[in-house]
Amino acid sequence: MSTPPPRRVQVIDSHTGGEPTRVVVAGGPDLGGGTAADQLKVFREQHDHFRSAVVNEPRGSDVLVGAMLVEPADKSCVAGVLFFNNVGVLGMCGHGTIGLVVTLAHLGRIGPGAHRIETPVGVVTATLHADGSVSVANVPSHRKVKAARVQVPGIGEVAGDVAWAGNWFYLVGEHPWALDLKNAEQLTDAAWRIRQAVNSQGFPEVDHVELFGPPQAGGDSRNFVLCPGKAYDRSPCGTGTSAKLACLAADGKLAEGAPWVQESILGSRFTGSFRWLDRGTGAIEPTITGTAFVNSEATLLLDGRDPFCWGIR
Ligand code: PYC
Repeated sequence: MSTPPPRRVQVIDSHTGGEPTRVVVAGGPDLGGGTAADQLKVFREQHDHFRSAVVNEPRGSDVLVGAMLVEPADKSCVAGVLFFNNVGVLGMCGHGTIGLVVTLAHLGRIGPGAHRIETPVGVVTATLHADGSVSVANVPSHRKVKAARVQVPGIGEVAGDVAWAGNWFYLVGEHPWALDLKNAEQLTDAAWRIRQAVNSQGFPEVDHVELFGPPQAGGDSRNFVLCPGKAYDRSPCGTGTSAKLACLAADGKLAEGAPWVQESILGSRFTGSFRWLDRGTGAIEPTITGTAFVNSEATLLLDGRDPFCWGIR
């Protein structure tokens, strides 16, 4: 009896400010068409094993974000994309969109200029600049609650803003921790406890926790962003920076069009700015600019005989 050949999945890896993105360019499941939101539903409900095979160990790691290219329903878009991580799917991903654009350029599918990309939470416009940097005009973003207070076991009372920017964030400015890479374990533990308290005390939708501190690399602020699968973002987090812009706009602390340089825990930087969509509701369109580098082209082999074919989860 002959052994069936392994399934082949073509991927291109990149990193954006240190945060990796693995774009699935061929060999993904048939999701039946429709909008990116329709396709995300099928992906989540029927192909979770594929998600895990692409990003989890032994082929990936907890920090890897996957981006599956899909056919967009909106034909004005150059591509549709579904983002996912070690535990599930994401609505949007800023660093991942920058990685995707650099990957599409690497493949020769796009050149410099503005490109619309369909995500499950709306269309974003990504501009590839002549110097290789990428700006992403994100989905409409807003602050939902200012200074929501929660009791965090082992920490005490914490106050943070709840904001939407393609993912849900709890943004904490006042805390006792130094945002240094050497403290990553302590920061992860604190942010995870905060997330659990936030989820159980009125905001079940929050999936990312963002801590802020003074800049150390010439920016306006440094952050530490804990993602839903307990990995921290090595980049300043595109949606997290967008959420910060929504809070700054709501507080009148940043003028429309003015730059905000957000540093990550590594010191990598995104430059953000916003334009008002609706001052009454606090809705803004955030734009973040960063750079990404392609660092691998590979074919994943999914061999049904491998006990860890679908990833360790
Ligand atoms: O850049 O938006 C982002 C992001 C979300 C999760 C990891 N990175």
